[in-house]
Amino acid sequence: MKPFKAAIFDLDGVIVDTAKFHFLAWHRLAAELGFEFTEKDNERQKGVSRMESLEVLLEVGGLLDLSSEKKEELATKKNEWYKEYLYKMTPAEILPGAKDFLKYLRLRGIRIALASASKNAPIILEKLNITDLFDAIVDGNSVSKAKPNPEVFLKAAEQLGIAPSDCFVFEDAQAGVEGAKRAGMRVVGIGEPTVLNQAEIVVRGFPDIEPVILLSHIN
Ligand code: B16
Ligand code: MG
Repeated sequence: MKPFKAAIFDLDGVIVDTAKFHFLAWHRLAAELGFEFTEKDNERQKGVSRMESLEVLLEVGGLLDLSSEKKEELATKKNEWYKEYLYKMTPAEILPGAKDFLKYLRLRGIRIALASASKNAPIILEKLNITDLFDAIVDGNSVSKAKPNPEVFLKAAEQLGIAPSDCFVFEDAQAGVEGAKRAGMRVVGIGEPTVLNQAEIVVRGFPDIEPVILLSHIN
């Protein structure tokens, strides 16, 4: 396989498990609206934007004809609850092996970017104390088209000044893997091989990434 020059990381589910906080906040919103929202329903929210996540929730609750003002109000309310969890986060919540792997790549001259759908990405990186490990940050504040659209990955590569074909993406969501492939990048899937079957390599987490395998893809 061709060597790579840049590594582009998703945030939620790859560097930190914020999905559990998203779920708690969405679950609370559903309860307030009078219906049950399960972890299975929550799977469909992973990797997609806040407003698309709200659409998933409203579909489950059969509430499809709300005004856009009401939808904004509900998404904002959920986000306020979600941020209460984020403010309590500490660097201990970085997923096992993620920080060491970022440092490992940096030491070898690999450029590093974040490509996340989250508008809260800057707060999360700050709470984890890892902002400085990224050469570029592209998040929900700077893209208009959500994954599986390739926009977030292409912007990340552009900001790094590296061609898409020289990038490796680390993703946990099917929509993210699809977006990265559409961007012309190679993908390491983090999670279930059956779900992430479009990825070149799938591992359970960073401790399972054999540096030698990846190193053979680096210049
Ligand atoms: P926010 P990622 C995504 O993060 C989450 O996986 C997804 O569940 C969430 O709806 C989205 O961020 C937007 O998050 O409400 O904070 O803007 O996986 O792309 O890092
Ligand atoms: Mg993710």
